[in-house]
Amino acid sequence: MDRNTTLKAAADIRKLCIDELAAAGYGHIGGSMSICDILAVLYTDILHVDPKNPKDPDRDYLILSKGHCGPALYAALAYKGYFPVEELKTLNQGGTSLPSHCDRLKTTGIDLSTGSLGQGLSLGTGVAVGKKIQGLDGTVFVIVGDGELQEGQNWEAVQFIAHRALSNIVLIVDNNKRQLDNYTENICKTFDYKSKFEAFGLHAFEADGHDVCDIYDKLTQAMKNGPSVVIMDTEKGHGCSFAEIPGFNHYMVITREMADEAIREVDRRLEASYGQTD
Ligand SMILES: Cc1ncc(C[n+]2csc(CCOP(=O)(O)OP(=O)(O)O)c2C)c(N)n1
Repeated sequence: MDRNTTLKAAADIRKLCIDELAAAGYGHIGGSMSICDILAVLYTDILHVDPKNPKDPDRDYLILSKGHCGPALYAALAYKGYFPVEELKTLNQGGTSLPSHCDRLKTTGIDLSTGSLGQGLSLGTGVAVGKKIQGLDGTVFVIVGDGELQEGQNWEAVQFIAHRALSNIVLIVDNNKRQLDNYTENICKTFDYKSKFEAFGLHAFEADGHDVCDIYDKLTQAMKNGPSVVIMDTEKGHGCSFAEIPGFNHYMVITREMADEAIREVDRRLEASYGQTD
């Protein structure tokens, strides 16, 4: 990977997402921002996908199980060339192909419909098994939220992934430590994710979810050492100045002025990050 190229991709995806949500006037900014750097690495350096052949059966799949953060994924898909960037301005409007939550029947590049939390990993596991049965290439990547991991269905899927030693699926946990209206620890204690996943039989890696090199490194290791999970240490709202607050930032009203200032700040931080070696 080229660090500066991926940093620029992350900044572009973040800016597109902020702009898109500002056009709607509101939306799930917190959890969208926490995955922008992960999406940038996936779409720049990891995923074998072709926007011109989005249904290629041998492609890698990306399932955003925390489907309320569709706006971040749409920004990444537009950045990658699946559809024109201008379409992002139609988010959640009548007749749009970009509903607030991911819908595979409406949006080119969306592999599975999500939004009812807890189901994406089971769906992804089914795809991974299907690929094996049919002798198809490609890895299935599934992004889940830390709040979402309270849904027991996830752990059934993890147990099955370990049982079948599925090496063509990589679970990514967006551990932003917050869920809808409180910190995850206050709602239901998470305990140590790494040892929990290891107890189920997965190889568990930990990464700084806002360091593109670390994300790349751990995803690459996870792909070589499946079945695996990468627990990403992230911050809800990260990189969007008005959303980087300790208070409620799950879903916010976003004015044009707020977005413009936040976008300028993304550019300022990008300039500062070039040349830093972490
Ligand atoms: C089954 C289900 N229950 C409740 C909700 C409502 N809901 C939407 S987002 C959210 C919080 C999810 O928290 P987390 O997975 O940590 O996402 P993030 O904080 O990254 O946005 C909830 C409870 C839902 N979409 N699906």
